Amino acid sequence: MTLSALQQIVLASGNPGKIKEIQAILEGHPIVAQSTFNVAEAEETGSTFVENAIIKARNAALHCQLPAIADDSGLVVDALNGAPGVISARYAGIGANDQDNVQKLLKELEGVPDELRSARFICVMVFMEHADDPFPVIAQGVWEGKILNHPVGDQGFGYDPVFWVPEYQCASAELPASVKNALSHRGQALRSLTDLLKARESAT
Ligand code: ITT
Repeated sequence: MTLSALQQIVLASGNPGKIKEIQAILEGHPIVAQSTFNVAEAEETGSTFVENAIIKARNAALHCQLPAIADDSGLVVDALNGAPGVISARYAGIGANDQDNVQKLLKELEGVPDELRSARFICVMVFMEHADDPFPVIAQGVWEGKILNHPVGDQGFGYDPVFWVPEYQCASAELPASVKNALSHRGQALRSLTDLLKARESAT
């Protein structure tokens, strides 16, 4: 089943930053955000990105009776033993905004020298044809970088202002959207997802 062959696919996300990036990368595909259908957000009870992505895709597919794509993503910081990980969106507490989360991250990393500030963004992207789909299509992307000492830039969302991109020697929040999408964990995962869907179609 290719994405473009489907009438409509619901995007199981309430994060405007993600939605904008996913819609730009999947330009031309019939993607509609779950807010259009008033879908209540699912509780992310999993302890891995893949579990949470499946929970979100299943929730949206069930409520909309449509195929669904979900993105579960986050930042993994080596000096913090993998935190904030699956709780990246609520690192500074329930209801925390991007700035709160960034400030908490910088505080946790206070005094950690540059060479020990390695980190990566992870994205797991799941496609489910319907809520009972026993064989979801799962793709992932990883983007390696470092955590800066101060926020820089005003593009993107989340932790972009403190994520140093070695390839461009700047923060992710300083990159134009098209460059971020070409490099990012989310761009990689989405391109891999579309390839997997094409391969699945040609195998059946
Ligand atoms: P949905 O579940 O509704 O999609 P969410 O923001 O709650 O939205 P996640 O649970 O997947 O989504 O958390 C992802 C968090 O990880 C996100 O809120 C950011 O803090 C961070 N994050 C993920 N991708 C990012 C990116 O490209 N740039 C900056 N921060 C990112």
